[in-house]
Amino acid sequence: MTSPLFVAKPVLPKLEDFIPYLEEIWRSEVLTNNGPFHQKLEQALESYLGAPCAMLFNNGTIALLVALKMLDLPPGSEVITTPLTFAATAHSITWNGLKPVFADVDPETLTIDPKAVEKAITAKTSAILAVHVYGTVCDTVKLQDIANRNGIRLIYDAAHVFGTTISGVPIGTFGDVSVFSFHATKLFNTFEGGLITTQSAIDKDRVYFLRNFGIKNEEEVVDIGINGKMNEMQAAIGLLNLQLVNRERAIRAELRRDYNNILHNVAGIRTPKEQSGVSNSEQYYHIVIDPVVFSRSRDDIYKELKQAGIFSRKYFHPICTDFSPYKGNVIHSAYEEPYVETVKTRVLCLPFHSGVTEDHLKLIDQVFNRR
Ligand code: T4K
Repeated sequence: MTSPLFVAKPVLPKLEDFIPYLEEIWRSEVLTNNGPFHQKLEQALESYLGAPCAMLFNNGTIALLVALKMLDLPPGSEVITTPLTFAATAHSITWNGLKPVFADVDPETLTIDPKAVEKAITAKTSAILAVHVYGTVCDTVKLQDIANRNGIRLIYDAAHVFGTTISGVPIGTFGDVSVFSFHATKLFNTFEGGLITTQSAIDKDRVYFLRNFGIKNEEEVVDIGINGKMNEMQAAIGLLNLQLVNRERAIRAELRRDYNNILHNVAGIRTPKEQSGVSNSEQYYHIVIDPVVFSRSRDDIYKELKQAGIFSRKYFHPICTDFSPYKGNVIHSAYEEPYVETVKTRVLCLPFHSGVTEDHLKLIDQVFNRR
């Protein structure tokens, strides 16, 4: 019996490497409020992610709240989003006094379907909040075209695509604004953390004020800001973890190949498709299980893996429209039945990190191939 294997495992620096950073924080007594570690990490991320504006946050959800706030969308207006995402995506719309409107996913990519977005647009639509889900990038060309034609804003929830590029263009520079999560379960983590990126350094001031109560100086508060600041311990961990990201990503790329080898000949299992010109973030490895062809369901596999000590996750089932605050909301779709209602019962994320061993892979192989 191998040790339990979870869907995610945080990347952590060596504890002894963190101690000098802690000593520095204790010496300076600067714990938060745009301190030296925070500034260093922000600069490092600006350059790593190739975004002219990269602003740190204490978590991805607060960063999403601020990303919507900075666009000054009309109160009560509609923001089109996907139901196949973490609850934070839809909640950030509602917390801003806006109305989430749900659009179906594309059956191939599972990202928001531009055809469904077109169907969801009304005179009240002010923005699209699209999600690069599992690390698969959205159809950025079609979504930008829809946004331009309708005079609406385009925001990307980029929680799953740290370091991704499309034809060499950094993912954080698409649309009006992108938001990353640096939660413990993400490829790059700061324990908790988040980031807003945009394609223009001009946005920095606005984001800065919104992140820090709107405070300009001791006597002026110029915006309705929040406390979105990352503290120095988080930033110090970030500086160390940034050195580990490329290695972890390479290990996961190898693991992706291992999973593909195990699963690509299994009838009824769909493995993630490579997207041409896209450098994969290696955040999640999701599969889609057709219960008829495979003759076992996603839930059967989830249970069988669990019995073997392997804790996969049914991200993102239940979908947002199954949650009580959004229950009964229509899912606009290009199809008679929204595809997301089918795929939500079929999608499964397998453990995807450097803690997955040969023994784990053998067990997973046995479960899928019933050897
Ligand atoms: N948008 C999207 C598309 C997102 O996926 C997320 C977050 C957000 C926005 C919001 O960003 P943040 O505000 O969170 O920065 C987890 C994460 O808590 C959440 O950040 C993430 N998405 C979501 C997809 O996954 P849970 O409820 O699945 O977490 P939990 O605690 O069950 O963790 C999963 C597994 O990871 C555990 O079984 C063991 C392992 N783990 C977890 C933690 C917290 C560790 O080994 N160490 C840890 O410290 O939500």
